[in-house]
Amino acid sequence: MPEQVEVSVDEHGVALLRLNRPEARNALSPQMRGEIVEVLERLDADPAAGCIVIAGSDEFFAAGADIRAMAERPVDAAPDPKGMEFWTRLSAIGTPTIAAVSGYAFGGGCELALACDMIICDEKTRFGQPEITLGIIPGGGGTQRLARAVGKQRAMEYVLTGRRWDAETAERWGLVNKVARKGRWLEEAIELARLIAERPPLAVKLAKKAVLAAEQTSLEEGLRAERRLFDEAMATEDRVEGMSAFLEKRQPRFRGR
Ligand code: CO8
Repeated sequence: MPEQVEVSVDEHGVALLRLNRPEARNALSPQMRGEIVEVLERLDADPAAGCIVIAGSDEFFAAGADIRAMAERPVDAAPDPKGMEFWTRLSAIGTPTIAAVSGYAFGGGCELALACDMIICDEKTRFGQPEITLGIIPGGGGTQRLARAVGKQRAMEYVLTGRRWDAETAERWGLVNKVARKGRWLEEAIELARLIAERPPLAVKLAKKAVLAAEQTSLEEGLRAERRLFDEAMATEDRVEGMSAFLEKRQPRFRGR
């Protein structure tokens, strides 16, 4: 049983993974990182989970990697061969993920949000990559995903200064899908997740893969990947059902086949 995260799946197919280590502001300890990916992989294999929301609490999403654990490492220690494992396993999750962020998301916490497919935050959210103030640099994709999401100049400024940016700035940059009003950050993330969970699950996973290809490939390669994934979607029973339902003017009943 996980100790530092909580998980539930509702009747609409929305899985909610809550980071729960308030005494350390949800700092991503090795144990917590292990629990997060184990739970995500379990949900990814669960047909009852159509979309996953990763959330912290009202006051904080996550304060970053666990500084206490990192501080123990001697300067002459060999690089941790498992350092990338969490992020690689996270990237391999095929079910869409939404980060529901309220309060702060710093360092590894910001990187965790950036690694999700979508981000819903609230007005009091603050993002930041403060690693530079500790004498390190982001190590969970913060330089790469941030630069791709908001542009090199902005990423450079915030990674080099460690300054924080607010929800309004994140929205203006296109870094978040929505800034929820009046404390509705989790509800809005769940509403979005429900809409996705209603869609045919195979097509959803193929669509996620196709959109991610846009970040990782040239346009030409991406278009080829999209075509391959489109053909896969055309070969599903859900496609037959979706099109028949449209023509017969009724609601589709998708089976994930
Ligand atoms: N790691 C370990 N413990 C933490 C962390 C953290 N990142 N953040 C807070 N805590 C602990 C504090 O030590 C404190 O513990 P204690 O009560 O035992 O003294 C407790 O949480 C409460 O913290 P504060 O008293 O500081 O709480 P505040 O509400 O006043 O402030 C802040 C909250 C603003 C979040 C503040 O705690 C802070 O600035 N934290 C550090 C933020 C930071 O620098 N994050 C970057 C960490 S480095 C990183 O993420 C590198 C990523 C590399 C790869 C990713 C791997 C996952």
